[in-house]
Amino acid sequence: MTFKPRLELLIATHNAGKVRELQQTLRELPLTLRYLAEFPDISTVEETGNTYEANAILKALSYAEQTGICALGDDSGLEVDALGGKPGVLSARFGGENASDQNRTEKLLRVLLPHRKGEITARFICCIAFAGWQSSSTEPRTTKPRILNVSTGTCEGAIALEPRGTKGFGYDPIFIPSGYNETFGELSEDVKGSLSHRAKALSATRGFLTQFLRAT
Ligand code: ITT
Repeated sequence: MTFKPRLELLIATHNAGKVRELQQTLRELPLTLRYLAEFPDISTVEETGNTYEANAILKALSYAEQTGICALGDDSGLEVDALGGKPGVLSARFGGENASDQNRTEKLLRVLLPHRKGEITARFICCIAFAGWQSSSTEPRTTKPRILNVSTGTCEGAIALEPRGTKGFGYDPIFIPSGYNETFGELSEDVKGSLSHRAKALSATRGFLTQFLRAT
């Protein structure tokens, strides 16, 4: 009987909140998950793209190439209608390079002060790209990785007037998904994991990975 090694898959993000959500969804697949923290000398990818897809692809390709491991890159952001879709692809840099999640949400609420009369509609977007090789994980990586799948998910909602709840990460304490009164900071991981932008992108990614694992 031939032994088929488990595919190694790099969770190519430095964001601990994303790591948790990706881990949670992928845990039932026969994969060996690897993390950027295992590669302290790895170069951080510059997000020079103008779209979530371009940046997810940049991250997946660069981290797969640097490590020789198939990689999932995630680029995501929050689009507020009253701000013409900002902060959008610049969501991580909103408030400056060294801003914390709390600094970013506080800045967003400050910028939104003149718009507090009606509902402040918004959406989270998440794009996940898979970069890899069409062969078993044990073969030497002599060629450059290629993008084999890209999946996008959207979650509509509105911005809360003040942060509520301590669950999740990033902008979660000020985002109320459509159909709920609570923020993602208050809702359980299971609820966020069933309807979020990342849950939708991951559901498609899981489908792709299931096929990929069968074929390789
Ligand atoms: P990596 O590039 O290493 O993946 P990052 O945090 O820089 O990590 P992005 O460039 O995709 O990731 O920036 C996304 C921003 O949007 C960042 O500030 C996140 O905290 C925020 N964000 C993304 N998904 C979110 C979610 O599900 N809930 C709350 N905030 C989220």
